[in-house]
Amino acid sequence: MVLTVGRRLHILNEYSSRCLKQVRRSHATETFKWSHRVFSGIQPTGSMHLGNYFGAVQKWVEMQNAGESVIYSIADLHSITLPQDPKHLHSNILQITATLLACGIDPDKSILFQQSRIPEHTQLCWTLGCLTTMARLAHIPTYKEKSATVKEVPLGLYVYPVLQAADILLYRATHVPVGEDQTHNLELVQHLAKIFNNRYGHTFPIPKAVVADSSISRLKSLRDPSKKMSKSEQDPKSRIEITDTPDDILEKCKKALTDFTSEITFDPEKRPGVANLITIHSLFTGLDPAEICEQNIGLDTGRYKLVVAEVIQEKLEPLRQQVQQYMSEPQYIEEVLNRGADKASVIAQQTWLDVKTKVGLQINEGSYRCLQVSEKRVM
Ligand code: AQP
Repeated sequence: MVLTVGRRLHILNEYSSRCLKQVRRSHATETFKWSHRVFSGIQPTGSMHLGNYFGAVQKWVEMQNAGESVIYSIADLHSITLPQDPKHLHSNILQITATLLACGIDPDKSILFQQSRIPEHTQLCWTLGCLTTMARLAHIPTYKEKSATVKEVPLGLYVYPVLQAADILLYRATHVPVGEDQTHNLELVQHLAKIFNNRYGHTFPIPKAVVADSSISRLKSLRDPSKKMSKSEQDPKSRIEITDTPDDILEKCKKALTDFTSEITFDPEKRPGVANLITIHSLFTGLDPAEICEQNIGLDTGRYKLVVAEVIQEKLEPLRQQVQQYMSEPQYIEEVLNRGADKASVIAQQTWLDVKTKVGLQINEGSYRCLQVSEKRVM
């Protein structure tokens, strides 16, 4: 087909105005000032441990108390990416909520809610999933780590970073406090927000990760310091839980894996087990690792473990008692989660309506007008 000069010019003009619109859209995405909003979540896969607390929850409380707009989710849909016993899952949801309250999350200052009560999370997840590729998801380090622990990889494990993106974007969050292990997942969230904005118009802010200080961003397992401390690790002695009794804490510290050198030195590369204990000690006391080593000259690792146990016992006991108090009031926890879901739902429904309309899933007056025009053409 031979195009006339006029037709060619017309196509070129159309093309350049489309490019210009795209550039303007992406520029608007970068410069538009979104109101500051924080979103983060925790999975009810077990009891909250020191890694969750120092890597994330402590920061959540600080942000809340600084008067920021904060939304925190009990990420129960994420937790079922690996098999959960239904009875335990339900009580874990209540226990994690009680623990968050005991740690200082205040339902009057934060929106604290259970993810599965808001259906828009999964609806937006599907929409975003259509904008990314399998290759991109397969490269995410947390997926590689978790899939290595199972024989048959469930689809949910593969897609969970997209659900995470939906969680964050549904509330148009600008800041996401996470442990260091989650930074790659946040890159996917940013990528999906940009793709959506470019394709459908300015809809989402590009959220930023707020990562805890690198020394605390990954507390290690007490039984295997090459791994992170984890709720779902089989061996409960691998982690200190907020709800551990003083006896549990002593037992776990005594059993913590160290090495054959007896003095107390801080060397995360060569002596990861001892360094992990020093890091925990430092997090609870605010002393830096060098000061701790200085204070404990002359102790061997066996006796130092008792010192660390005492520090942890002293700091955790009031928290443990608070958790117990909340657990004895299940109606109150239920009420907190109901209120949280009501508040979260208002924001989630607004965003989802906007997304549906932009993607073309929402039938509205404009769609009827288009329909009438095309009907006229047919007739
Ligand atoms: N060991 C850790 N050190 C520092 N931060 C950590 N986080 C988790 N483990 C450590 C941070 O805690 C927040 C909530 O975590 P999550 O429940 O959403 O999932 P996770 O990262 O997978 O935590 P777990 O405890 O290891 O759970 P399971 O065993 O279920 O996978 C996140 O911000 C995380 O970075």
